[in-house]
Order: sequence, then structure tokens, then C-alpha cells
Amino acid sequence: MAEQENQPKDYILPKVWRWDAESGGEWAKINRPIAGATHKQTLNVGKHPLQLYSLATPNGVKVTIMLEELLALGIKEAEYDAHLIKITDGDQFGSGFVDVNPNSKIPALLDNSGEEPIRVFESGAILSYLAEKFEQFVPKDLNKKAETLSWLFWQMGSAPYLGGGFGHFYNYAPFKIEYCIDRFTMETKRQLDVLDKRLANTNYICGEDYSIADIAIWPWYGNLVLGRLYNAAEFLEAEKYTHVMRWAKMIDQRPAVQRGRMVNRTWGEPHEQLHERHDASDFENKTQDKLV
Ligand SMILES: N[C@@H](CCC(=O)N[C@@H](CS)C(=O)NCC(=O)O)C(=O)O
Repeated sequence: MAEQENQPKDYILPKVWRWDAESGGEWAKINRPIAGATHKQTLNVGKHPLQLYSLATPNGVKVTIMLEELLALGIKEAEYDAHLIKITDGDQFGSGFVDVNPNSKIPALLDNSGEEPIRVFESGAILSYLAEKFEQFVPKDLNKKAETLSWLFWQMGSAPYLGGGFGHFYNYAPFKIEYCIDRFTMETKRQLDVLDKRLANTNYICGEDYSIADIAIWPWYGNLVLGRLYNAAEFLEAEKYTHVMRWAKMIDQRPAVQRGRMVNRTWGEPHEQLHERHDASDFENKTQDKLV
């Protein structure tokens, strides 16, 4: 009986779709067809100029890597508080969070350094905002900037096929549907090949310089080939994308990347989990192995 419940049911398309049954799967409880806040919940605000509300998913990690890279350059104005948003508990639907991101998804950033707070949502917009604000990791030259922004937007347009498509049907869906897995595996492998062909000719995504394009792409495609995402490296034959693998390993060595991966992480090894970051010393003193 349990086995039967785990199979796709015959589906008769209704005239109008109604939200009357849970779709099943790990994310079913937080998925809703309507936007807006479900409850009042003010956000905590720390002492630093930048307030980040996030979780260490690939989209969240893009921003913590960027901030740690900026701090590694000695830019003190990039100091930040990273507050944990537990998306499985529905924190993204709290009224304070929705004020910062009406789309109810992490990451969301509040820049309190000026007279008026500036909100920024969408990880690509946050990377672009921070790169422009601090004049780092994006070229000034218009031709080179065009290339960097093209790859940044490539990531923003492509990753939903990897996460929402491949990752969802390969990993999270309550039953395996061959049609969906075939469709999104095909696209994911095509995207890996796009990157592989590019990285056969360049050291980093946009040439010799590390940029926001690498910072955006690595948490998804780097972690995928390193076997950290959906446990799918073997299924996708990740080792065949040799140039992506070389690049993924190179970026994985960066100290700021190693720190960025830990922030707002609530799973994995306790010494790699820093639930909230309010000070640079938190990496030494406040990881989960030190707190328990
Ligand atoms: N395009 C958005 C995607 C953000 C996104 O999908 N965030 C996920 C976690 S990776 C989330 O907050 N999900 C919660 C939900 O869907 O309710 C970005 O890049 O910022």
C-alpha cells in the first residue's frame, strides 16, 4: 500500500487548477500559490552596516562568499550581520522579511549605511549591488563588464532548471518520474557543457580575473560537480567536465569561500555550521561544535 502511495496517480486535467491538496515532497508544506506575509515577525538588526537575512543554500552562499571576499580585501564597510532565516519553518513569510523581499525567498539584504535603508533582493542583484558599491569583482571597462553581467544573468536564468527542475525531480519529488528526470538531466548536462567549453579557454569564468560571475556560478555548478548537491555527481558523470572540475576545486580553496559556505548553515558537519554571523571571530568561537 505504501508503495502504491509513492507512485504518480493518473491525472485528469481540471478546467481550473485549485489549491486543495498538498503536492507531496519535502517542500510541500511551504509552497503556496499566493504571495505576502502570513504572520507578523520583525527582523533582528545587528550593529554592522549590512544586514543579511539568509540560509546557506547555493543562493544564500553566493552573498556570504561575496561579503567574505570583500572583507578579505580589507574593506571594513562590508562588515555584516547574517541572520538565519529558516525557510522550512516559514520565516520567509514573516512581515519583516516580506518588507525586505516581497518575493519571500532568501537571500535578502538591507544596507543601513546611508541615511535611508536600502533593500536588495534576488541574489544576482545583491552581488551586482555589492560589486558596484565597493568597486570590486566587476570590471569597470564596459566590454568586460558586459561579459561579467552576461555570465551572472546566465546563472540566474539557468540555475532554476538545475535546482527547481533537476534537483527537484531527481532528489525531492515523492516519486521518480522518468520524463521529468530526462528533461532536466539533459538541460543540466548541457549547462555543464556550456561551462566546460568556456573554462577550457579561461582560468575563471570571465578570463583571468575572479568576478561575481564565479561567485554566482560556483555555489551551484561547482558544488554540483564536487558532489555536494543532490548527491548527483555520479549520475551526471561530473568527472567528465574536467575544466569545470578544475575550476570548482580551485575556488573551493579560497579562504573566503570556505568561510562563506559556513554562514547560516544548519546542516552538515558541526564545525562547518555557523548559524548566525555577527563578528569575524564567530568562525573561531561560535560554530556548532563549539556551542554544544
Ligand atoms: N532567484 C532567487 C531565488 C531565491 C530562492 O529560490 N531561494 C530559496 C532558497 S535557495 C527560498 O528562499 N525558498 C523558500 C521558498 O520558496 O519559500 C535568488 O537568486 O535570490
